[in-house]
Amino acid sequence: MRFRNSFCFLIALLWAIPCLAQKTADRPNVIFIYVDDLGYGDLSCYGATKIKTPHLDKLANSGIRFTNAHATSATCTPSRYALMTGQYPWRKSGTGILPGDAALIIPTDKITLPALFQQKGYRTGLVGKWHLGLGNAVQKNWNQKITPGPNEVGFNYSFIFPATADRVPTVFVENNYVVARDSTDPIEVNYQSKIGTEPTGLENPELLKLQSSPNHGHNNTIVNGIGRIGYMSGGKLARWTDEEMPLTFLAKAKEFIESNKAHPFFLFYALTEPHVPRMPSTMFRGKSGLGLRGDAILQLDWTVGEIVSQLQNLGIADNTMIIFSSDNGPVLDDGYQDGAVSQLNGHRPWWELRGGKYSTFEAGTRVPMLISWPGKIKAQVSDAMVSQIDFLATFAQFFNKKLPSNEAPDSEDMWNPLLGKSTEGRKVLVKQGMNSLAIVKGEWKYIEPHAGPAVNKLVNIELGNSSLPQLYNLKTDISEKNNVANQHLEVVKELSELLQRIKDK
Ligand code: NG6
Ligand code: CA
Repeated sequence: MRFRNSFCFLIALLWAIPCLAQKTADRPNVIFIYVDDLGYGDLSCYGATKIKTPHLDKLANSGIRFTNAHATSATCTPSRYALMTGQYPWRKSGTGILPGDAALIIPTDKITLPALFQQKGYRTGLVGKWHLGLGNAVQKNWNQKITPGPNEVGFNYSFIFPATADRVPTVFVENNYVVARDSTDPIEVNYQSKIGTEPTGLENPELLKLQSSPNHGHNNTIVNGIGRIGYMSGGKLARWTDEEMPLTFLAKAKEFIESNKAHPFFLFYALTEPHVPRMPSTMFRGKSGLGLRGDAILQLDWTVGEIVSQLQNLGIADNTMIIFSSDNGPVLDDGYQDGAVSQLNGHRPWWELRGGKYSTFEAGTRVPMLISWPGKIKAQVSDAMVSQIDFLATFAQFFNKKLPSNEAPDSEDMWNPLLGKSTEGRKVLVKQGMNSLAIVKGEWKYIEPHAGPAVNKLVNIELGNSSLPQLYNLKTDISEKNNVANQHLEVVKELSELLQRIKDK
């Protein structure tokens, strides 16, 4: 009898093990670590020599390091919009850089990346920067439930700040409510005119611990010694301390992982580094020798290491895919005098690429991207052209889920290249600078003519605007030095027509 019982148990076990393994391979945890304004050349695994990023290098060495991966856009809001919806952001007005009081721009009745995971039974979490708006209107009561927001577009859990670290309100919002709100000190926000009696960077620059750069306008309400964009009053208890904010996000991300370790989860972890104001915590200050921007990069690298260690300690590392990328390219002086320019020390955040954040040139949208999934992905470097807009269709395909025909129209299934099973990426990709669009097909990149300024003088970045058509051969001229439009009129014609057809779609 006892023999029969243990025999049955053994049979059950032999049956269960492959089933379990199958189940976890079908539904790996996915952690999407999305950083802010990190350039193609900012990591040592991408060739940086003036800064060391050991944790990300380790991730790169155990997974895929992409050399031709792109954010859809050269700024934050549109890149995030595309990642969430699978739609090119320039198809929809109002998807440019949002103020901190903007209304939600993600539709609540359409498929999104987190909603896809949710429909597959995942627990979905968002920790970090949001910058896609909150509520139905600009006018909103920050002291009550703020909805719709991330929780209405597919996240079971969210712990965010609304816009950027340099924009008010400088508060955390957890599951639709400002954390530590206080009814006796209500929060008000205004982007048009000053509210309340608190000092501003413009009137009281002597109160600043981080000086704003002239003419950038980061000189409205001072919070934690830093002049912000926009005015706020109230909510004194709720305001974050910049030096602690990334550590708070890390703690929240870890809590989410810990509480979902026994269940498939999708975590979108959107770090603020190295976006301005760069205020790394004390343990990283002065460590890079490249000013606060470099220190913030060390901090983000360390943060990734903390997450990887946690996964290992929980025993779920093998069943967790980590995707790492940035929302747009690099910028040095983006509003504060933080040493990014004066202590650059030969570091090249843009590597050999032309332009930077805001630019239609390559440094605007070509960003670092790493994907690791222990045991499932072979370590390699991939030159396949892929875009962050593709994750929605890619995971839909992986889950065998048909997307509604009019949704995620620009997202393509890139499972094979993203998993390193093929080097064939996208055939065509449209990229968005501040003003103009570019289209890449094969080795050719065409930038549509635009009358906007050639250089954003505030940040000292070439925007890629020209009143003439531009054509570059990315295979022979990755730095986009030679405009060969006049020598290849037929390619210009083909690509400009193709761009127009995609726009008209
Ligand atoms: C710009 C800000 C810049 C930064 C950016 C948003 C000025 C002059 N500059 O408008 O400091 O906040 O918006 O960055 O206001 S992003 O990465 O979120 O797109
Ligand atoms: Ca950004």
